[in-house]
Amino acid sequence: MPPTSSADVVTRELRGKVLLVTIDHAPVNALSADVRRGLLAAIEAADADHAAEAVLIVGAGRNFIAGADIREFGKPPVPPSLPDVCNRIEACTKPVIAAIHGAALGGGLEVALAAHYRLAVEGAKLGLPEVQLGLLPGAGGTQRTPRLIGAQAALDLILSGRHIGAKEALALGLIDRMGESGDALAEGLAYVHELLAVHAPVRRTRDATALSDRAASLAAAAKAREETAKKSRGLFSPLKIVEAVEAAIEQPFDEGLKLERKLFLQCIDSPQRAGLIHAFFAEREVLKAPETRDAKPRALDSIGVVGGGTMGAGIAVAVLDAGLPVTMIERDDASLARGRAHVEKVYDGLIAKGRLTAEKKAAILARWSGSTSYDALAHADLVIEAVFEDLGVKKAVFAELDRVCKPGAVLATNTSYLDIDAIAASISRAADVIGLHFFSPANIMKLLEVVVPRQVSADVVATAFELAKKLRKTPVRAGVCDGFIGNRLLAVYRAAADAMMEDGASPYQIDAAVRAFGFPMGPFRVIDLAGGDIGWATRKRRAATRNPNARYVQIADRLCERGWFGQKTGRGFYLYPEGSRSGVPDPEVEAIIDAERQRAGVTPRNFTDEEIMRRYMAALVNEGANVVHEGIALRPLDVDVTLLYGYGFPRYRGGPMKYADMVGLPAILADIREFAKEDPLFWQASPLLVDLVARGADFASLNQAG
Ligand code: 3H9
Repeated sequence: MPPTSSADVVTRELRGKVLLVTIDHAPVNALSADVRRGLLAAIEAADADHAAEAVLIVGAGRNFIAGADIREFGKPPVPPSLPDVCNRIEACTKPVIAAIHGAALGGGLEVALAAHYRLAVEGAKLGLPEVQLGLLPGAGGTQRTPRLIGAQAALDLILSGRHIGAKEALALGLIDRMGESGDALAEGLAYVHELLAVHAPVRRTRDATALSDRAASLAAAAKAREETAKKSRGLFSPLKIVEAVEAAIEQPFDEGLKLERKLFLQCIDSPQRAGLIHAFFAEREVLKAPETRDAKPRALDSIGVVGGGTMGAGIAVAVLDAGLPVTMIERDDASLARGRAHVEKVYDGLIAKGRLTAEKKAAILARWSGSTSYDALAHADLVIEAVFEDLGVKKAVFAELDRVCKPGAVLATNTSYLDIDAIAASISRAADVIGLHFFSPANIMKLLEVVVPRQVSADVVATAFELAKKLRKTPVRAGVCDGFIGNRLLAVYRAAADAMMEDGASPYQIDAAVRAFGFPMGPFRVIDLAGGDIGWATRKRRAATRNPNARYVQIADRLCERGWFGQKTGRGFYLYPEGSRSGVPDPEVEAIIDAERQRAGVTPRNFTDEEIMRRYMAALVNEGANVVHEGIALRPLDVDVTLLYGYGFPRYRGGPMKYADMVGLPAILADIREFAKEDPLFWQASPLLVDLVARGADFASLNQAG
């Protein structure tokens, strides 16, 4: 990137009586040091220039200002600070007007709030999303917003981090006017001239009075405090936000600003900020797979889905929701009717919740068609197969697709572990075959593993990424291996959990420790939810090929033999009295575990929660290092995004590889070597981890490599 200066990124031009200040700092006009300097200089210039009677701030390109420059966080601060810039804007002796189009987020909205008047055009996105980065608005946002729109609305905006449109912003009083056209510059200039014509005064948000009903404001803050304590489990910044808004209610503006600054710096220093900002950049980096740089996606106007079971139907719903037509193939009329019913059930659920009308449902389903003949897929641009997990069955489906699909159609399998190279090699057009591994429920879960077999052509990979974009999924590129990225890691950390269970930790303690770490659920509760029979079937299928020397914990098999498959059968690792969804510990399960310990000759010992997590995370990180080492994942960040989007890894920890970097790789390696004393076969340190530690490097150093 060529060096910039403040004069390049913030230009000013006198247009009659108006000093037009334009922020032009691609890609999103983030408030880098140069932009801050440029803004400050512009306001100084306006105050000094007799010819300028007002200032209009606009953004060049697609946005007003996306916020502070996130890449600067964690580095030494460069003056002027954004709070100082905002205060200087507010102190300007001439009216300052912000004309907003596109994003005015975080610090971007704070700049607008420091201006004296605000206008936004259609398509504008306003918000204070700092909470999603582990922060709070740190340039006056927690003090000016409640003064302008009241405590309750401000708390809602800042705690949710949601983006709002111009209409809602106007209704809330966050802006003064909505521009008729989409042209922020023209609308802004017209507005400034109107204000000048009526000699509109400088009007500072710090003096706004929406907090004048002190009792109501305090009540809103108390309610937000209570709800936040319950909802924002484990998160650092939300309660700091409430504290800052309480200061806005109770203290003079300048005192409130001081507290906001103090709390903001605490958030900046927190590991959660580092984790969340890593997640922010990682989820953008995963979109840049090598093939997406060089190849153009193929057409994606009609999609076929083979199989109408839970997965096929979920995929069909995801495709329908993206506005695309779907052709579903099933083997007979009854199965097709069931597939259609699965699809309808999703929309009926939305209708029952009042989130969809019957007319909308009908309009969506008009894009669905079904057939029992593969010939109906003759014109499909992309077909996703979601049939039974069996190589023979899948190959038979692909033989049919090979026969009927038009040349250039992309042929995708939703397998979660089968050898896609073998599927591709079984037909005449291997270059068109790719893996699209959806996660259940496929219409909801955000992760899409794009599994890239050896012979696939680059434009097919690019097409898969394009599909992910249309479906609003987060794609991660993965190589072919048993389990790809996500399920391969899952198998290993589950094995670590099983071993701890047999060695003395109860499944309830393990689940509680994993939940306290920040996962929504522990591994045993997840098994109960998904159905224990699924893993059991896989274990039986793999029994013959399992390494006879590897430790095999049989506890889950004992439960399955009793028909205890989890929630759906009323008991699994937990008991679910009368269909209850939140299970309770089951003493009979504990007795079975005891018996298994005896059978295996294990003397149970105690684990602390910390020990449990050290083992769980060491297993996860080590296998993550293996998939990077083997090229299954492009970079450590691809592992992070997989776990964040498909496996409930707490976002504020950034993903397992980021977590490992924060803990320090030598500590993780030392743990693995310690655990290896008990089970050297399971705890084999990944060559990549060993190498990084030897070089004093970390996973982050590999993230640029993709
Ligand atoms: C804050 O403001 C704190 C203050 O309260 C206090 C300070 C004292 N900085 O998303 P895209 C990059 S916290 C640096 O693909 P879109 C992004 O990485 C901030 N870089 O585009 C990507 O780079 P690359 C509060 C940023 O059109 C490129 O821009 N603000 C920033 O889909 C394009 O991004 C936010 O949290 C940034 N702030 O969406 C808003 N933002 O091309 C964060 C983006 O190298 N940003 N980049 O991969 C967004 O939500 C979206 O980017 C936005 C555009 C909606 C603006």
